[in-house]
Amino acid sequence: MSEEQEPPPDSKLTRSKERWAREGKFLTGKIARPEDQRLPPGQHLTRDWPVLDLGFLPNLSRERWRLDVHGAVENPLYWDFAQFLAQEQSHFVSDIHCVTTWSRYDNQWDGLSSSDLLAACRPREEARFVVLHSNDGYTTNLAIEDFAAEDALLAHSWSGAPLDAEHGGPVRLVVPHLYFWKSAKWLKAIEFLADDAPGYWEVRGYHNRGDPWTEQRYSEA
Ligand SMILES: Nc1nc2c(c(=O)[nH]1)N[C@H]1C(S)=C(S)[C@@H](COP(=O)(O)O)O[C@H]1N2
Ligand SMILES: [Mo]
Repeated sequence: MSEEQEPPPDSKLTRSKERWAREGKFLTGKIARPEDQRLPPGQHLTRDWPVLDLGFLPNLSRERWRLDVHGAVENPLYWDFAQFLAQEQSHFVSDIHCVTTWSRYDNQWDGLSSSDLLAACRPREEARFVVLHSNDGYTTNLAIEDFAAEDALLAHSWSGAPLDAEHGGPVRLVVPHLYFWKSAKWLKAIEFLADDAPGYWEVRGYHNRGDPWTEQRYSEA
């Protein structure tokens, strides 16, 4: 088990994002249909890749990185980077949709798919939720079905090169069908639970699920 870590003190951006949740900022009230459209409602396309986090960059090398998979699983895992890299590799291309309204198309990821991770740790019958724990003290929660999405993965590379530290390297989660705050950077532990446990943004006014197509930005607005 990894020890719990406090998130860093609120930055200006964190305080703004809490205010946006209270105000319902960026909500358009439109519901787009995925078949018709690639850009979800209220989003705009960006070519660069913004960096968004709590303002604390963990100092993590591939050598020091560990992944702890625990909780309601038959086979708890504790991998170093070499063990992680020795698992089945997947290459996925997906779009990013951040709740602060930027989207970025065609991101190329390499890593371990969530479904291969699930096959390795074998969640027990009662496991229905997943909490991701990160090395900056960040957490986020997912229903196990969302974590298991066919294009979700634990990514170590982007565009064929090791993921930059600022974007969550050595390893981050990528869950393309939900807003990007669900995609935990600097992944440290994956905890399987019978009961849901809302994470950092989910207790600060952000939606528990975060579907961009139905604008699940905030918990109430
Ligand atoms: N560990 C960690 N993961 C995180 C965050 C964070 O603060 N800490 N921020 C989330 C948010 S709000 C977004 S939009 C994306 C941003 O990822 P990027 O900086 O690679 O664009 O990371 C998500 N994952
Ligand atoms: Mo975000």
